[in-house]
Amino acid sequence: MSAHKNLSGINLADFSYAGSLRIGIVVAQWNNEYTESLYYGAEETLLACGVKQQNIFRTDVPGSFELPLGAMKCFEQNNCDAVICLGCVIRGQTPHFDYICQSVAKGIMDLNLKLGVPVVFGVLTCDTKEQAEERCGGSHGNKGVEAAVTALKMAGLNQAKS
Ligand code: DLZ
Repeated sequence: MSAHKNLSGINLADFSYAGSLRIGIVVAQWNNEYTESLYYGAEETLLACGVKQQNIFRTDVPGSFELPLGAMKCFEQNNCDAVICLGCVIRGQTPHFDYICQSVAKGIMDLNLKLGVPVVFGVLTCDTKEQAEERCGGSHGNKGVEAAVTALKMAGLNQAKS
């Protein structure tokens, strides 16, 4: 699946500082048929906006629940300016959905404030696989693209003004 459809609305000139940024991407392997699409959408967007390939740092974690710790490790090990968390939680027949969604959302928000760098919530929370497909390059775009743009915009807040 491609990110191009989403990239057409992005003004690349807005990210003139992107060439110096170091961006982490943490990818949950649960539902990886969707999270890989999110990853490629995010990576393609960062590269198109000027982030250097060698400054994109990928960390894989088993599931979305592990995203906050994975993001903290990725930040510490790579001195990142922003970290993007990508996951896909699909509602099942157990209460797992609510526990995981609430935990990961709170964990990521806490990490933003603790680290003082943007940690982006790129986690799909879907009732069905069809909803996930629609958001991984389907009719609702690729949410990995949006997560990457958010990371770049928020990282810009930490750039020194000239
Ligand atoms: C256990 C579990 C379940 C039921 N569903 C999902 C899911 O839809 N998406 C996801 O990313 N992870 C899921 N997991 C795994 C948890 O996130 C976590 O990896 C395990 O509970 C181990 O801590």
